[in-house]
Amino acid sequence: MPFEPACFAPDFFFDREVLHIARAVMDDRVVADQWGCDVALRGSGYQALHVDYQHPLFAELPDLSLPPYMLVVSFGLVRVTPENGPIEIAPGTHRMPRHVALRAVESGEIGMRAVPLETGDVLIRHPWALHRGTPNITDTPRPLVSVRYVRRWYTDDSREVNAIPRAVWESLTPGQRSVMRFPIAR
Ligand SMILES: O=C(O)CCC(=O)C(=O)O
Repeated sequence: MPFEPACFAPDFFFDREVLHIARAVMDDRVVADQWGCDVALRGSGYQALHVDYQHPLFAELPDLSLPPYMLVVSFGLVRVTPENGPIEIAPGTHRMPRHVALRAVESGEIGMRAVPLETGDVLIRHPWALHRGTPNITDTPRPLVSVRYVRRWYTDDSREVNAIPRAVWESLTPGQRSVMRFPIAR
């Protein structure tokens, strides 16, 4: 996503309550390192069940249970209803070995839970919980903006990110800059 209005608004990144929660779950030095917008359109189908990371931290122990080192924070830019494609999440699957989680969801032992959002609601989720997008059966696109926060020592190249334009960077306070780990345009 570009760091320019109308896409960029500081509120997506620096909400006091959201940062408070992200810091409490991880630590005081969390940084935002990715953001994007998923737009479900009429005609979209169910996504395959997935998690939002590509490489486990320790490849030799992919199911090692660890404290969270990333969180995804999402904002519906419209009211998200059962009709326009709410994300569905399988509760508790972030703490299970992947194959056990998949089996539990496929057998119905763990049900997928849709997350409708009122305007202004924020969804904070563990990206290792199995989830999927669902069909939008309305004519209005359903945009969901997501920001990823990670512990400062964590890095991956799982997504391309836009650079922050110099003017936007200079408009941020030192405290806000310390939360942003994105390239800065020359
Ligand atoms: O757009 C959605 O509802 C799902 C988005 C999603 O699966 C993701 O961000 O990983």
